[in-house]
Amino acid sequence: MPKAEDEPSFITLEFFELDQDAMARRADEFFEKMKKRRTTRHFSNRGVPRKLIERAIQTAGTAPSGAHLQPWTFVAVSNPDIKSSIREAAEREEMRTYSDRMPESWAEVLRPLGTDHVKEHLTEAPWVVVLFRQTKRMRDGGEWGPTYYSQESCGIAAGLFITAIHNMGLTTLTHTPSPMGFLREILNRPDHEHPVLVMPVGFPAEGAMVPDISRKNLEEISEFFE
Ligand code: IYR
Repeated sequence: MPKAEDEPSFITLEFFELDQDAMARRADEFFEKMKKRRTTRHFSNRGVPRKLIERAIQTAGTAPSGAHLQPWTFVAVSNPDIKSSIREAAEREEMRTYSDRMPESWAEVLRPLGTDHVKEHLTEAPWVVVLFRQTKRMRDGGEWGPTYYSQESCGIAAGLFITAIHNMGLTTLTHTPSPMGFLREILNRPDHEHPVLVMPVGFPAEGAMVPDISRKNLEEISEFFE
């Protein structure tokens, strides 16, 4: 009898066990690599091949997602006119945010990071990747259905994207203009897709700077029950 479309179908997991030493070595090496990831706002305008952006998006697309609905769309922009439109709209919103929408409690924690409404990276970086979260999905039959845990799913996918970009020797920045509805209009996305993050991608500018800040240590971010 042919199998119904929605019946579970399983295949054997591909899993290669490593010896203990290799596990420890890989864990250390990957941590050392990720420790070097920093968020800089200073991008070079040097070009980056589209293939690398495609690989980072494919890597992000390996993220687990609610009911495996993969509720994300990555829109990659290298077109200078579109990047300029994004920058103009983002700076318009950010100008209002920094001058009158931001409470002091927020401004206080941003000050050490040196951010302001000027978003040069949106036109300097060769690519600007915008992550959209899909709040609905189209069923095979043509009607709409909900997605599940789309915020968590997109957060995980963004983490993998950032990791992939760092691993390939490029840099990215997680920018969240607020409100960010203008992205849906400029990039012509449907109403059920909500912008989550704007990520310029490229090489750091010569002499790029980063804030002199440190990360919390293991004891501060974890608790173990054994
Ligand atoms: N969206 C603004 C403000 C901003 C907010 C947070 I939270 C940051 O970590 C950094 C910036 C901006 O992008 O400048």
